[in-house]
Amino acid sequence: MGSDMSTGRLVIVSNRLGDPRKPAAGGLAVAVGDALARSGGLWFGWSGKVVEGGAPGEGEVHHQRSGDVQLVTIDLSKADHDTYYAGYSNQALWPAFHYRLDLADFASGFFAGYQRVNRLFARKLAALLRPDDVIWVHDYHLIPLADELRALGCRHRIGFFLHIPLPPPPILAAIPGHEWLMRSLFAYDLVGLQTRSDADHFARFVQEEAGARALGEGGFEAMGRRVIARAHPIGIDVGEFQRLAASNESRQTEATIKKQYGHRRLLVGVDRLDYSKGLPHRFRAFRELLANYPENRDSATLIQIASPTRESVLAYEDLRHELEGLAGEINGDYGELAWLPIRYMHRVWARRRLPALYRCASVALVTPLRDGMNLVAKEYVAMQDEADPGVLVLSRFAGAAEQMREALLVNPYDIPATAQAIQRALRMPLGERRERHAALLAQVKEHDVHEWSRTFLDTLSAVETRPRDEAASVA
Ligand code: ADQ
Repeated sequence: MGSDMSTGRLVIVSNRLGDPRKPAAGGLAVAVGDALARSGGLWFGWSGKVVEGGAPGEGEVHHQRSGDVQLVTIDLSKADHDTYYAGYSNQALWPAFHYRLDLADFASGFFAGYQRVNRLFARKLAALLRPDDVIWVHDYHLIPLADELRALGCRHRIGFFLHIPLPPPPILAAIPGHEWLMRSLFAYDLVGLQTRSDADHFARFVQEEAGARALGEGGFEAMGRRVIARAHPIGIDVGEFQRLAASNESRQTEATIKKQYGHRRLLVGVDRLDYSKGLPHRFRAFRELLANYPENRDSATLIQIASPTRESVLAYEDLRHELEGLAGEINGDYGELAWLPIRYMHRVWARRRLPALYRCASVALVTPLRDGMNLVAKEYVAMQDEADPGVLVLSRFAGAAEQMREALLVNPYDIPATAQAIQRALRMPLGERRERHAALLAQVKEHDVHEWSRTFLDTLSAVETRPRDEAASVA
């Protein structure tokens, strides 16, 4: 069935907003901006402003326009920011959903703040809704939002997309409040997950823990509610990257990098500085490469860009120090006057300069310990010269590995094997590189971000909704 989007305004809700008309810094902002730029609509979320001494559960609302898109943002009190955002979202759900229960902090105040802010978002958003709006909620910060909206009488179609992995039932069951979280997913009409394996975890969990009945084709029924949960893998905007690559600035950056490193073999890593991205393991695998395959010394150079993120959280501070230490050690042990093995930059790399970096690198190291999808893997493939492409070394634990089978798949915990795969990538004959790249590129182009948002919204529009019983709310 086709989309009936022409009849309904699109309302996007996410923790942070981007400007749909400007090139954005990353994943969600690009993906969501694209859907909104096509249809117009409303984008709702946190303003990014924290009000010292503000009342918890309250916040000033701001209205702006960007072309056809209405941007509505709300400030958060310090208490709400610390419990909802820094707390439950980023110190409980983020680590637990990335299989890192060892790093999770389940302080009780976090959970209350998370509920309070979701209720606040629901209240402010409900006042802006029109009857035929279609609502699309994004990510782990806002899992209970639909349930809060339903409690206010909202009968709209509401979809949810989880950008991060959904772990298997035994890990989910370790999260205090997991029953409530999973039950609140039943307030959505459609739940999109990155991979089939995430969708499988959802299916097992709701059947084992919530007694849900499987209805086929991703449909489940529990507590008198129905939800469809399916894999909807996210993609990139290939055209956007091609345009960036064609710009003068990009060509100049490419020429500068080639001039400086022309006689070396470049490897590239581009990540947020997050423990899920496996950066220390990657550095150790690179050290192993230099140790075990000495022909790479005075040649192989790893450029690692790691943008600062969530710096108020201790685990991120520890990671930063660990990486600085490792980079220093490796450069100290192997560096020469004219060659530094690792160029480690702790900053954001301007998006418009990313294509140049990708194009100069013979190998991309995308080796997260766990990742919902990982768009860098797709961006690297899209930016290669088809006649002489580089090689993608990809963690089997990135969601992208489910689609990108022609990459060199590695287990990032196995450092010697990862070093061996990097060596293989550096030595791969042109014929094999072209064959693997052609298959990967076809995948990346076919399943791009436009297809992702279109298929999600088409499915959401086609879901059979049943009359809603407000009393069935689990809020
Ligand atoms: P992220 O964890 O942020 O996103 P990822 O998909 O790798 O991870 O990156 C998102 C974007 O940020 C990419 O476009 C990338 O180019 C850009 N980026 C990353 N580091 C950068 C840097 N240092 N400088 C400049 N740009 C940088 C979450 C999930 C992922 C999922 C996305 C989208 O964690 O698994 O793929 O959402 O759903």
